[in-house]
Amino acid sequence: LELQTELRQALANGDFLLEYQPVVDLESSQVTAVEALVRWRRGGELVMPDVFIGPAEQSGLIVPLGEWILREACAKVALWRASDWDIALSVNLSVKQVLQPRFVETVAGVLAESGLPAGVLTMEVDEEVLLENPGEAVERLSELRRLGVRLAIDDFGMGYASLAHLRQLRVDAIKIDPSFIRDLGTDGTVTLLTHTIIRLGQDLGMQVIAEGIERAEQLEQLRSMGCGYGQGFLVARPMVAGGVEALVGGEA
Ligand code: G
Ligand code: G
Ligand code: MN
Ligand code: NA
Repeated sequence: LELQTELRQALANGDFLLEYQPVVDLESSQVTAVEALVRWRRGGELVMPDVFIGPAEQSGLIVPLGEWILREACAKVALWRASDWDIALSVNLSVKQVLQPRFVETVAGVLAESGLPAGVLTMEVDEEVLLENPGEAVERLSELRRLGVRLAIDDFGMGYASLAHLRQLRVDAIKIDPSFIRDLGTDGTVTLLTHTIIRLGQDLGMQVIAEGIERAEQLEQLRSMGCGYGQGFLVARPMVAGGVEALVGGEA
């Protein structure tokens, strides 16, 4: 079967699932949010998004798939919040979704349906979103932000004009690309750049989240640089909803 056809059937059959990767406050080590990450249950194997997000974008399936992801994640987090756990949600967006005419309406609808306050939801866009059709994308994302949804720039520092993008679009958070974290402490330039990004974010009043933390030294260094939040295999891997519930047990 052709991949595109298979993906369409997978959505119809309910063969996608979400994992959630915890985001922690580096000072208190508390889980403050989860990032939803989509997977495809294909026969006995779990297919990762780098295999199917591109094709789903090309065929346009990302629009209904993205809507399913948002609805599923909002419903889950609303349930967690109803059990008195103060947890926020982050969801990734593709440029195709952002440029869709009914995009903002759809997000508003899903929020209303789930009862999730807009401020609990962060939508992550990478810098590619701001390159494809900058005027239109910035307009849509600003409209989303006026709803109260928070915006984050994903993979920050890897784009070709990271700083220019901060001028075009007001965002609430930046997520430092894992490639910076990987070389923290071993590469002086990268260490300095990371420290500078953290300060830049703080000076602009944004949340700064380091991604891809895998080693204790990286975590310590980020803490000492005053980075507010972190995500990575050292802290917690992406896991199914039940895994998150088990992890936070006491909190939830
Ligand atoms: O989960 P993993 O680290 O394998 O994700 C790989 C890539 O797929 C990341 O760039 C991530 O942003 C992207 N991705 C994961 N889930 C989603 C999703 O729900 N929507 C979109 N558009 N991208 C996603
Ligand atoms: O592009 P984005 O930041 O949305 O991608 C998130 C992806 O990063 C997910 O697929 C997740 O599995 C992966 N990821 C999360 N933490 C780590 C980590 O510590 N190391 C590596 N190599 N990948 C990670
Ligand atoms: Mn992300
Ligand atoms: Na991303």
